[in-house]
Amino acid sequence: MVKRALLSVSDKTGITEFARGLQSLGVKIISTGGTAKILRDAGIEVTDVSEITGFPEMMGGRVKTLHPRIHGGILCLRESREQMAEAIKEDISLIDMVAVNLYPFEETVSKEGVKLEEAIENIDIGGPTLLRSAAKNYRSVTVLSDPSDYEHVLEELRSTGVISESTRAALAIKAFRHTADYDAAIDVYLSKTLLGENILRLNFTDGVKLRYGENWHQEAFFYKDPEIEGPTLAKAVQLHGKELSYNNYVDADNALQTVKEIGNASPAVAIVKHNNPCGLATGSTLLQALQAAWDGDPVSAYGSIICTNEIFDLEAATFLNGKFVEIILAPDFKPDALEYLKKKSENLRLLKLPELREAFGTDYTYKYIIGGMLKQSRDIGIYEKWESVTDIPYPEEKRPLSEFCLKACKTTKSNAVILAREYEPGFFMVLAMGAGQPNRVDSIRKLAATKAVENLRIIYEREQPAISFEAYRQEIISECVMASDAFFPFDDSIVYAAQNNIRYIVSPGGSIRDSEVIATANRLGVSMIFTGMRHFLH
Ligand code: 93A
Repeated sequence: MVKRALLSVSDKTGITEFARGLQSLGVKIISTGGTAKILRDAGIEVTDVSEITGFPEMMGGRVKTLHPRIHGGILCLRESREQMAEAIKEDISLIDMVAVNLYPFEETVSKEGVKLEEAIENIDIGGPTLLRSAAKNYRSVTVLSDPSDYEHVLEELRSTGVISESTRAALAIKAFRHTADYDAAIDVYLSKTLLGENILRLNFTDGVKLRYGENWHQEAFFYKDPEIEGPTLAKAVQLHGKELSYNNYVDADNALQTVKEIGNASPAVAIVKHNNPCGLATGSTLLQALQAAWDGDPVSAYGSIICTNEIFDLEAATFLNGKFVEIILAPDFKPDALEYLKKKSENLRLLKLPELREAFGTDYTYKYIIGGMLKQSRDIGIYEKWESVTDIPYPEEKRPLSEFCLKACKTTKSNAVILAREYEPGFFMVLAMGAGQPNRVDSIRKLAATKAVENLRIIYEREQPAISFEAYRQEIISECVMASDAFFPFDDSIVYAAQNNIRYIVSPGGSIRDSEVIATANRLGVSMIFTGMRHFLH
């Protein structure tokens, strides 16, 4: 039974409706100054905390609820005869519900030029104490620390007349987490302001145990960051298939980041293996983008993770017939496609992420190293300048393809070299890529250039154009763009590129041998852009 509730809130959202709801259920309301005034103005009957404590709110509001008549009423163990007798002896009435939200400390300190005094005044002491008292005694007391819980609690009271133990427990944990976060924010601010120390506190919740880690003998967990807005894997709804593995999370995140890089202007598909997009394309339809992405590396696409910005349709689903993929991540699935894919394999994980087309809600990335955490701002943007540095000016009409190529570089492990093609006017595909090599030349010579020929051979055989393969290869590669995630330390990369018929190159520039690199490009008839922006990904 809820007989008496204490309401004391800084954020007054929904409080009058909540109080009115409680009143209509016969609950007596106790409240602090500002909250009491709002409730009274709305015609709700309220007892002031000061009437109960026998003390006025004092010290400029620093001491309002910090009193045994309040905390005794909350903390008293109902099943203890002694404590109940003490309550009666000291004229303490029981409080069964507490709804509190705290002084807005984080909002205050995030304001430009905030003074220490203002920050300190916004450290709530009585509020967290109320929350913690009520949460500690959750077996008898309901604690609300978030206005979004008001409605649910009222509903439960209306329908059952009580608040269930499981609701009380969940709300208590929420309250403890809230006060922990609140204290963490104070720690971060004061450490910085008073001691000049930078503290990193991350808040990950809902940890789930995964079957294993990167390898079978490793233990693994997945924790969610509840603060992040926009698309995240943590928000994806699994519609089908077995649970995601550790490697699935890593690869699906790369696929998501890659598709987000391309944007929403047209259907885009990323195909990821081992944390690299081995296929990436845009198309006039999802099917076309999927086919073109697949053509970027049809061998590696086996067992891959696919992400798209389009609602997955039956055409695309049918394309995957006879092809083994681990995950499809999409904003949604058409019902017939879903049905088809479910039948295709028991294990295929289908992940629906309605927020997929929204912007990412974080500006930072983190990487754990033994004994420390690296934090950096996300790699946002593709170039700082667009400077044609060669005798043959870089053609402006190659810019959209070059931008696509640079975007592909960004989510490919360094040293990354991408060869991309405009396979249809306005639609692009990665023809081949070289990733993760400790030297850039190998990414071009041994990987991108070689694989481009292999991939083209497959396309050639499927399309059967009326020219020789050699002519076909030359024609296509001579129109491709090659992007490099970092500068060329020597001119050898340019030599290999030119030997393979590549005529358009984008790179950040900035090497001490830039002039040598440019001279070689000029000598070999290559045109080149310097972007001024490196995109290492380790
Ligand atoms: O200054 S406090 O730390 N001292 C208290 O005793 C106290 N009791 C409740 N702040 C206190 N509160 C906070 O007052 C609550 O957490 C809430 O944020 C706020 C509500 O005040 P009012 O009802 O006057 O607007």
